Amino acid sequence: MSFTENQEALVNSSYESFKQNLPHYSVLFYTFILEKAPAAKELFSFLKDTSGVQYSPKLQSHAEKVFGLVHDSAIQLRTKGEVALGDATLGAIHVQKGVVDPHFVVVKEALLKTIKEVAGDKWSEELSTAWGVAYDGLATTIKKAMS
Ligand code: HEM
Ligand code: ISQ
Repeated sequence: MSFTENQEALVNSSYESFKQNLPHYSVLFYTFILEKAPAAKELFSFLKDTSGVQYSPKLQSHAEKVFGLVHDSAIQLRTKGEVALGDATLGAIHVQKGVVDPHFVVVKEALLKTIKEVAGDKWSEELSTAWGVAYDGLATTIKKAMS
């Protein structure tokens, strides 16, 4: 199934809402990740030495990049039907940090839960699927670059 214009529009509008409260949503995103995979805390240089998830500009900018790349993946899927990595170093970074396949599932679930909070009463199964498909396309490309 190809990525539709409507799916792209769903991702676009919730991405705009996400950016409107980055400090809050980035903390929420990490919190969802650490709930599922507490040990992942040690992987992130800016979380290692803090207790719990505390807001910091670094934490925000990393979360912003992830959501930005998934948003960009949605656009690529709609226009080209595939996802190319803009940053060729992404594979190597994740290998070097010790990221493994199951982590990608954890991050996906955390992303979808965050989007649920972002969308509020505008949330729908369709919206969630659109983000999920865009994430999977990007994750597949990153995992290829890791191997
Ligand atoms: C680093 C994106 C999946 C853990 C990075 C960076 C980007 C990125 C752009 C470069 C550093 C930055 O500027 O933020 C993504 C995307 C993913 C993904 C788009 C999925 C589609 C994962 C997963 C994990 C992970 C599954 C494991 C929990 C890390 C860590 C770093 C990193 C530990 C280094 C952060 C640091 O500097 O301490 N990622 N990532 N990433 N990523 Fe990911
Ligand atoms: C994965 N890679 C880079 C940054 C991230 C921030 C939050 C959650 C997952 C991430």
